[in-house]
Amino acid sequence: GASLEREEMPVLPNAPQKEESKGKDNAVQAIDKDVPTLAFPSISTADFQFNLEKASDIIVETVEEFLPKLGNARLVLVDLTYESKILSLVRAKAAKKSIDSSKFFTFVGNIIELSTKRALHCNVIANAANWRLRPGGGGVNAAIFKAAGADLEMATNDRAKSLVPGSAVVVPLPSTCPLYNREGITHVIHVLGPNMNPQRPNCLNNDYNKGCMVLRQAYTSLFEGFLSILK
Ligand code: AR6
Repeated sequence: GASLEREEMPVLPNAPQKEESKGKDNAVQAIDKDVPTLAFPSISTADFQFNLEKASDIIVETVEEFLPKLGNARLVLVDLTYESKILSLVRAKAAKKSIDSSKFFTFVGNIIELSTKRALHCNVIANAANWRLRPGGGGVNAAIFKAAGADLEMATNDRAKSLVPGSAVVVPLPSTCPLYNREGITHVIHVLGPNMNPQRPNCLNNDYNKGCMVLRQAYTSLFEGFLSILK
């Protein structure tokens, strides 16, 4: 499907990387490996076809709500290319609200190799999952399950068999997991967002009253899951 094509496109090496936008996204880099950091993709805005304007409002609002609870920890919204519309929308809206850019920023890179390829150390990553918590299907879900191997499938199965839209599950990775020993990722948090794609289960048929509520719940569950790891 469309998401598979996206996975196969050599977006990173060939994308024109304008110096200005490059600076805006990746200016902040991890200096201190001890700063707890959650890297998360934009939930529901690709395969699940959720509206980008609405999603960007919800991301910025839930981030603003959680930042005071996070201590020295950071939240980082990640996408694959410098042309990412969701990253520029969120960056602009976060700046407008004067959100502390050392605590929350956008970043371009593949979420499974931020530490080794982009020098951004993240101990926790979020996954835009499907309700069965199954590997594959394209997008960030396919990438994370592929990189983490059977370890993630087993650890996920120990914690949950399925997710309802708006919920999240925290999965600790065993130290044998490649994402753990290569990237230093100790936990994956699976999140299920609202779906507006008629080809996927639980489609909300453009009901954005419900959709916005569910997306807000999804980010709230994600950030609460991250908080529970910090404690
Ligand atoms: N690193 C960083 N960001 C990524 C990566 C990556 N490797 N891959 C995709 N993104 P999507 P959804 C960005 O479609 O809309 C799956 O098939 C992408 O550009 O992964 O919630 C599941 O099994 C976009 O900004 O998630 C579900 O069935 C964001 O991640 C369904 O897709 C989310 O895109 C979930 O759809």
